[in-house]
Amino acid sequence: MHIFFNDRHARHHGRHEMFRGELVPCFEVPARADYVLQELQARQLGPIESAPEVTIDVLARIHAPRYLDFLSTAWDEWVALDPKNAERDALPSYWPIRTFRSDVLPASFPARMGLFSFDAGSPITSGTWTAARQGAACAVAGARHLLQGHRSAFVLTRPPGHHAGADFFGGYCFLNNAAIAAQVLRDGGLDKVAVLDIDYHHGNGTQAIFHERADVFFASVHGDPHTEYPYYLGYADERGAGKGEGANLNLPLPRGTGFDRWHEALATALRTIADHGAQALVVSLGLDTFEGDPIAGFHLRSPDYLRIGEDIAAAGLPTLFVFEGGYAVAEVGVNAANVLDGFQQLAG
Ligand code: SP5
Ligand code: ZN
Repeated sequence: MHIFFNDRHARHHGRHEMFRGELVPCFEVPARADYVLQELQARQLGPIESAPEVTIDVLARIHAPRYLDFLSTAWDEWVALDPKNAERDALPSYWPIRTFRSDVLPASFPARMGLFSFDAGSPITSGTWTAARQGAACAVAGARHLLQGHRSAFVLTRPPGHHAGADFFGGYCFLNNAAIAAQVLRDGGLDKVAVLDIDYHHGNGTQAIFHERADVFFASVHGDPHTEYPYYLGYADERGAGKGEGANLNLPLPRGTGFDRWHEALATALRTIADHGAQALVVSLGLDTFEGDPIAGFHLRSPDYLRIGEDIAAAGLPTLFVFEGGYAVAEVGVNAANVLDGFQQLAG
């Protein structure tokens, strides 16, 4: 399986995120991708490639131009506020929730930080834009690889993407790599594409991007948002709207769920994707379903990930895996590689 590796991922290097009134060390760290790369190399799971840079118009198929403008200049504007900010992560402090306006673009940079975000846990650093843009480039390259007729590819990148919406960041995500890849598959001539999101956290950004579209089916297995991040989306009654009615499937599971029950939900998601007639599959591959994950609550064990890879392969679709969450840093490499290994063993 070809691996498209974001060789600029470490330019994004958040120090702190806001958690219950305190700045705590970031869970989403560069070492995550390094552990995965190391394990893929050790197990010789496929050739590792970099991707050509991506142009803004490809990103703008998913993201709003004013959001891309904001992201591309955010770090410089942050430092312009105060030269000492060069030593600090940029985090938002104000948000335009209900009754505020979001059509006006404030001149104030802190005001725009809030306009384009939904949490205080996703720091922007000096190289966030560079890292995120190159990650999206890897997603584009992976999707084009499938369009050339290959069975599968893996996009190894961070920061992750599935919480990012058309015009907002959050949940450690800035550009929605899975959505960008799905759009490349559509623009490359496939009529129906599915996104399967198996990160612990609901992929609110991906769902929102495709909510009113019938051409991209979104299915997600995740922690019940009644108690789990991102809290405000991911409920079972969200089934798509307008033309997209019926093209969204949420399978929330309670904190504490183990592999047997999780695996039944995966089977349901895969069956629904097949019924929908998808011609290719993008998998938002979060490994934070692992029992040892420090910020999540399912109890999957490392061998379970081999089985997941096999089940996804059995769906028989051209498949692009996109790396998302997974914060048990020492184990994330083995768990990610197990999914790809299981897939390869069945897909050949
Ligand atoms: C891509 C992805 O997995 N994003 C997840 C973002 C979760 N952000 C909220 C994390 C809350 C941290 N909780 C710390 C608990 C420490 N015991
Ligand atoms: Zn997650």
